[in-house]
Order: sequence, then C-alpha cells, then structure tokens
Amino acid sequence: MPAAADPLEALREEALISLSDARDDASVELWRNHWLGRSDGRLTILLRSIKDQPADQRAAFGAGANVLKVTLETALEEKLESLRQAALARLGTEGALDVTLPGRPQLRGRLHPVTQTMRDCLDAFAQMGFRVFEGPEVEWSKYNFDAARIPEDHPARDMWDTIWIDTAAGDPREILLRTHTTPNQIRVMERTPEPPVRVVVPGKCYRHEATDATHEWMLTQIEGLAVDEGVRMSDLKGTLYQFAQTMFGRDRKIIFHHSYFPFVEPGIEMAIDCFICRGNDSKCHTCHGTGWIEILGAGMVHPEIIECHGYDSSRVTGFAFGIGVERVALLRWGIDDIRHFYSNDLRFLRQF
Ligand code: FA5
Repeated sequence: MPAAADPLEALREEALISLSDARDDASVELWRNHWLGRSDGRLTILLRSIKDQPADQRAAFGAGANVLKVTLETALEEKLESLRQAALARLGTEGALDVTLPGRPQLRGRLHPVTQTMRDCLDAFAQMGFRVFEGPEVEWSKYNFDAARIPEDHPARDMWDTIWIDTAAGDPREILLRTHTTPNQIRVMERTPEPPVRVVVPGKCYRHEATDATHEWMLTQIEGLAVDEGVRMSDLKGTLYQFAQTMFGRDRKIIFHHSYFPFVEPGIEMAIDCFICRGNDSKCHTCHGTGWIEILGAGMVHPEIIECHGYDSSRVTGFAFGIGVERVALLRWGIDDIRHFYSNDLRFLRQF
C-alpha cells in the first residue's frame, strides 16, 4: 500500500465509526455535513488537496481519495435505509400501522337523476329511429319566438317570463336564455334541405318562474321533430304512447288534452296519472287536485313553419313535441317536489 494511503485509511476508520454511532436522521445529517459538506467537509478538503501532493504521489493519492469518497457515500445510503427500515418496524410493533386493515374505498360519483332520465328518454327515442341534435342555450329571440310564430305581444316574451341577456349595443330583447327547446325545430330544418327529418334535441331551458312542486326556473326539455310525407296525428300519438310505456311501464294511465301552442296546429298536452293521490285528493300539491301531471306539449307542425324552410306543405307534414324531463323523473321515482333536484342535497341525490 503506498505511503499516502495510510492517512486515508485512518480517515476511513474514523468516519465509519462515527457513522455507526449515529442513531437518527438528525445525527446522520450532522455526519454528512462534517464529512461530505460541499465547502468544508473533511473529505471535500482532502479531495481539494490532491493537486498539492508531490508529483510522484499525486496519482495514487487521488485514486485512494476517490475510493474513500465512494465508500463514505455508500455507507451513508446504507445507514439511511437501515434507519427507514427500523422506523417502519417500530410503527408495526407499536400498532400505528396495521397492514391487515382493508383499504379505503374510492368514492365514485354518479349521474344526476335528471341526466339519467334524459339519457333513458333519448334511448327510448333512438329505438324508434330518432337521431340526437343539440342547439345553443343562449339563443336569438328570432329563433326562440319569431320563427316559432310567437308574436311580439305574446305573454311568453314578457320580462317576467324570459331571462334576457344585456348586450352592449342593440335591442335589449334580442338575446335570451332559451325558454324552450323549440327553436331547434327551426335550426334542424334549416340544416336539412329535404325531409325526412326525425330528431330529438335535449337541453336546459330557463324561465322567470314562480317555483312550486312541479315548476323550476331552470328545466330540461327534449324537443322531438319528425317531418316526412304522410306524417299524421296518429303517428304522434303512437310515438308518445310507445315512449310512455318504455319509461313508466304498461300500468300507468295516459291522457291527451287539447292545447294551444302557436307553432303547432292542432296542439295537445300529454299527462300521466298522479302517483301521489291517484286523483283522490282535491288538495294534492303535486297534481293540484287534477289527478294528472302534465309532462309534454305536442302537435302537428304548423304549415307556415314547414313552408318557411322551403318544404312543400302540400306534400310533407310533421309532428313535434317538447317533454319536461324533470316531470318524467318525478313520475318514474315518485318524487313529490321538483325542487329537490337542484337543491344540492347529497342525501337526496345519492338515492338514484
Ligand atoms: C313548451 O315549452 C313547448 N315548446 C312544447 C312543445 C314543443 C309544444 C313542440 C308543441 C310542440 P310548455 O311550456 O308547456 O311547452 O313546456 C313543455 C313541458 O315542459 C311541460 O309539459 C312540462 O313538462 C315542462 N315544463 C314547463 N315549464 C316547466 C317548469 N317551470 N318547470 C319544470 N318543467 C316545466
């Protein structure tokens, strides 16, 4: 062994003995600074002194010093690992870590009941050959009202029924949160140069509404539209019967009433028997004592609207409907108040 290796061997012994005395992370850190510290660690100073060794001993001294550096760094890693293992073993014996405990289950979210209902409704129509289309929630007044033959003085345009969007310039009653999905009838026909048309259009709608058990200010609708040669009222009724049976089963009662919507002629409403009172309670707050809960408006598309899109109304006819999805959800699960859906109460929402 060259003469210069002796002082290195003495240093190695001293360093390893003091490392074996270290009992915790803090004293190991002190050791690291003392021996390997960047500016004044003892080994660092030794390495810096290689260049000052006599020329004939420099190579051997340098090699020995570098071997010592690797030895100390390896010993340091081993020491830290043994402290880590000892800490884990202590946790196990002191009962702080019980590896036999089952893991914590990951909480999984779920679809909102209205979204589930909307998807089930869309599936029911997909089985009857309807395709899904989507339109904007922020809508032009001309699509929401004018194109649907809702005139300027119609109460639906009132400040209290419609949520208007303020724009920097222009008519303050030009842009709104759509009050129904009906403007999509127009949007679909604009994009379809020739019938047949058979679509359903889901989406949120907004109305300045006094809320109660069956009315919310934000509601979800599904618009349906079918235009082709020979489409008749009986096709509309058959489609809606089929939909109601898929959603509610064969035992629920269905009723059609005559109704008025400017964009259809004739117009109807469809209602399902009240699951709360079955028509036996004149004070029922869900059906208002009528025994029926209305779920949709419908009718034969007005010939003027058919003509507007270049279709020949003497050749093609159409039907349309607008379903209230929250009402369908109320009926299928027997929920007595629509306001539960958007009150953000997880105890309610987790049931679906
Ligand atoms: C309409 O919105 C028409 N656009 C429907 C239509 C389409 C008729 C195509 C003819 C042809 P109405 O305002 O009645 O109509 O709403 C339709 C359905 O949406 C209602 O039957 C009801 O189920 C639901 N609905 C209406 N207002 C509310 C509300 N405030 N909260 C919850 N659901 C509502």
